[in-house]
Amino acid sequence: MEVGRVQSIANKTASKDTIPLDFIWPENVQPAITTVHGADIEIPLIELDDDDEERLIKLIAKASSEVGLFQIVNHGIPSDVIERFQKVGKEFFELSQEEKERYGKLPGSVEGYGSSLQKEDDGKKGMKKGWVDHIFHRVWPPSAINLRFWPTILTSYREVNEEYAKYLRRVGDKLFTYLSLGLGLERHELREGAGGDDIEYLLKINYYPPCPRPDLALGVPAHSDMSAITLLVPNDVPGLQICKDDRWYNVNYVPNAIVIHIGDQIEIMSNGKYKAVMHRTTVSKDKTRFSWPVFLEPPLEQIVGPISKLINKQNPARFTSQKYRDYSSYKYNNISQQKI
Ligand SMILES: O=C(O)CCC(=O)C(=O)O
Repeated sequence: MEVGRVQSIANKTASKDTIPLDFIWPENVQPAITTVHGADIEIPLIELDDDDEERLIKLIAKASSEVGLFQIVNHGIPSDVIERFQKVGKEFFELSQEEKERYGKLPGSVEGYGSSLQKEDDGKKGMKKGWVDHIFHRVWPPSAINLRFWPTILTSYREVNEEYAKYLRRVGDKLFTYLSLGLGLERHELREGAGGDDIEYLLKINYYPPCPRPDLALGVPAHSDMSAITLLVPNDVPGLQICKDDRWYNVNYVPNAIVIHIGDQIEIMSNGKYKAVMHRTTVSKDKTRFSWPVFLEPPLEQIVGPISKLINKQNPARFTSQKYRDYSSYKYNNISQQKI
């Protein structure tokens, strides 16, 4: 079983209350030291089916400018669709290691199964590791899908993921629309700026098993998403944190909510009016956390920059316009070269 497997890594060290050095983050990052307790941050909770469109636009624009993260309910995705989607995702991590490796990443590809917990050395010497395993694969559009990375050994995996992606696209389109209107743009402008019908929906499933030292470890280290928008469903184990004024706050779990992260491409297109949220995850001593973010990303050749209508003498462009390919490779290399 997975937990036993993780314990076997921990057992290689002095006691069951320690973890390998690779997973111990410096004190200025450790969750026990850097998390704000007793003063929760207010994460906006927004009903996406609000009949008052004006109000909805204002709420989304405010949340995106001030926090960069909000949760939506009444989003139109039936809870049984989400439950099935979560179930097949969890089942992937119950497969044998050998089976999971069949979906392993190929050199240079973001898609596939990746593990910090299983591999002693994943080629990133000197870097601290997250207490997490994951799998990535695109779920939309059909031309971007590579089924080689879908664990179709699980019988209903494909059907369930396709169904979830169908519903999620409706939510994604609504968010682009409201975010555009919130900037005084036409309904379609941010979606077009991010690639229109070619926007790619990249699913990641994060598996965070129990960790003997959650005070010292992190799940996913601090970052903002390079996507335009990220739509995430978690299980009921808290762990997501956001950074505000250099302090880390827990994001509360809300049943049936989808957590919306404003990503770098929306920050860029809005010329900084909307803020990409800096976030990270913590892990639990005795519970397994899962999360299912879907990153809405421009296609690689899409040139993304501040929307021209938002720029004038008083508000000059704060970001360069560049191909998403160049942005993402710069960001990826920058992050993976950050040594501690
Ligand atoms: O697990 C979460 O809540 C966030 C995951 C995340 O930030 C990521 O996978 O990039």
